[in-house]
Amino acid sequence: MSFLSTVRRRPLTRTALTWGAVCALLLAPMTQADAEVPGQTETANPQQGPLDDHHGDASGPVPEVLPEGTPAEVAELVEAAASGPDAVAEVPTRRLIVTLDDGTADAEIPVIAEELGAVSVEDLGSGFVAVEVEEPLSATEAEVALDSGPDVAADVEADLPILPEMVPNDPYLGSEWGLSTSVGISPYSAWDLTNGSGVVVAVVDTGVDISHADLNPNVWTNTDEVAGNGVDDDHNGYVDDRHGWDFYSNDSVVFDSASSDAHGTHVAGTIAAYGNEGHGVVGVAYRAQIMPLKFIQGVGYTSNAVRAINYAVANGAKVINASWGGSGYSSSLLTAIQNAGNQGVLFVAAAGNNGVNTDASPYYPAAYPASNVISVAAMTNIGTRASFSNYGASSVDLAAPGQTVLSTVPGGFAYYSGTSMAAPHVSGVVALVRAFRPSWSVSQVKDAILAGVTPNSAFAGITATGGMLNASRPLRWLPPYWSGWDIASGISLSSSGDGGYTFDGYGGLHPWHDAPAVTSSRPYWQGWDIVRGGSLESSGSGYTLDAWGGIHPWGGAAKPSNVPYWYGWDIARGMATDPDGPGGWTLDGWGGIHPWGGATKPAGTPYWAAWDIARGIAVNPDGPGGWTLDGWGGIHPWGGAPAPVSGPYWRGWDIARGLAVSSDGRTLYILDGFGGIHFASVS
Ligand SMILES: [Ca+2]
Ligand SMILES: [Ca+2]
Ligand SMILES: [Ca+2]
Ligand SMILES: [Ca+2]
Repeated sequence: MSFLSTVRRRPLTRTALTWGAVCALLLAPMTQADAEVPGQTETANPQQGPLDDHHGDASGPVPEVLPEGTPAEVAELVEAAASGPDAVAEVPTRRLIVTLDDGTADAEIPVIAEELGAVSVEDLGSGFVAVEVEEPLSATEAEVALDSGPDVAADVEADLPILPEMVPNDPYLGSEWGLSTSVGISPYSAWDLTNGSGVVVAVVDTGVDISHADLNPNVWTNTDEVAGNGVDDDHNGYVDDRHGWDFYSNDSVVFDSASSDAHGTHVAGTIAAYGNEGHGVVGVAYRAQIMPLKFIQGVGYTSNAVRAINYAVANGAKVINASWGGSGYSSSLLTAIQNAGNQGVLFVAAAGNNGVNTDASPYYPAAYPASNVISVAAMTNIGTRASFSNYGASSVDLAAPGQTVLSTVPGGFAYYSGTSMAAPHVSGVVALVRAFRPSWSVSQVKDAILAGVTPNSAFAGITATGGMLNASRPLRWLPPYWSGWDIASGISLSSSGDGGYTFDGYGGLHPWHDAPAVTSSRPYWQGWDIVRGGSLESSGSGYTLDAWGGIHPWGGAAKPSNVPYWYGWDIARGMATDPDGPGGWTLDGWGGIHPWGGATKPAGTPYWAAWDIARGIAVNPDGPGGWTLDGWGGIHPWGGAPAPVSGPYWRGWDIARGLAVSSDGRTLYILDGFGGIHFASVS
């Protein structure tokens, strides 16, 4: 394997080594672009201030400053505030401020509490009252509720959270272009919500200088292990592994020398250099913990990489950063990575520095087909692919900053380049997501990262996502389903377990409690115009919904990927035109879609030909029999027709109770009449 980075002014000579025997770090060779950046040497002051690592010590952890209310509530209100008061007025919140009517007396204030179902009311004086309600309520909804009773209130506004401007004060932040909003990963709104606290990231690499002032406070500590007593106190198989382990030398000293352990020190700083303490640099997840797992000293062996990965999983890491690789396939390494995934651990790997397409020439571990691997290409500070970076439409997931990246090295700071430097940006964002969404699965975290990329044409077609890492959007991503539907109240709980949504019957979803705002991975409408039946997308373009589940983009809005889609819908004639080819479809109002004029059979949607609308039945276009539709989305096969595989299917439909049992008899479904399907196991 080779390390995936370049040391400025000290090009790493890659020794020819055989895979299976050795690993190499992914430090890219020095490039022309590097040389043009002034004032940067491996240990030189990048911009300002002395580089003495023991100067300007950490001042201790800075408490997270967040107002009351859940992080997601706060996030949503802050986001809405950017769009103006009208948007804020629509956000459900548990904290409201009521402006009293001029004539309202103090004695009448309890009326407000009663009308809003408030759990607390506090007089702010000057005619204002702060109200806390149990069930989130938008200011608009609260006004409606108050209008129905005695005239005591004049106005209601959300109790807007005020956030500290969460820009860490580390003096070299201005030199960390990868963290900028203009060309970098834009972590600032993520930092309003979390800093990665509580998440452990394993740096499987060279050693790490754990005494570096900008890393030391964030170095993982095995609290069950007593250092230096020669005893394996926690019985995990490693003696005195208080701060990780050196699998290369089989000892507990994870930092052996500045020359051998610079790479891992740099990688660690990008992930989690201690931030907002007025010193040095800031890491992406600047309160996450670094677990140093050394297995490379010049070279590294695959067997030791496997042991390090196993250690990371067994000792609580939630993310593993792998800024190394090679072209040799190892089933033992792949198995270790897959096992990590099964234990809930993401594996972030550098795509490699050979400048080749790794779909054709695989580079491992980045190209391993394990579902927990995120493979990372390197991007320059002008948004292009770094010339050394590998790429691949299927083997590389996304790009991240990987050229002239400023981070920690033994004794100071330095600019390095390489996919080695890109991967830790992703590991840092994984740590932020893990901290903010602790209940998410590996695949949800990965989906959130990949769905949240910033599109970048330089990576279109040469990476799976065609985009670059964004640190903030993944935190607001929403897993694509809901459970726990309460049919009486018209609400549903989010699958992540925090909060839920109210459906408006037109496909609009309105989050409340801790449920995240619906963004990139689900259809999302803002400013729904219930009269015109249209809605604006957050980008300004929009969609018309047709009450049959069809979504019709206009104004340049993108074709939704996860929902049935029709274009050119003629609502009067009940027809739609195929956007990608000839013909179109007629919708029958029961979920049936009937192609005409050469349009293809819709994939992933219920489909019937020869629909007999009067009799409520459909004939199977591909074989015997047909189906009866019950008008609630239930499909009942007859005459040998198969159970529909791609559409919703229920057996034993109880039309009166609105319940259905799945075709395998194991799941109970409740349909809410708004397109929501809510399931529970049948024992
Ligand atoms: Ca131990
Ligand atoms: Ca011990
Ligand atoms: Ca050692
Ligand atoms: Ca710092």
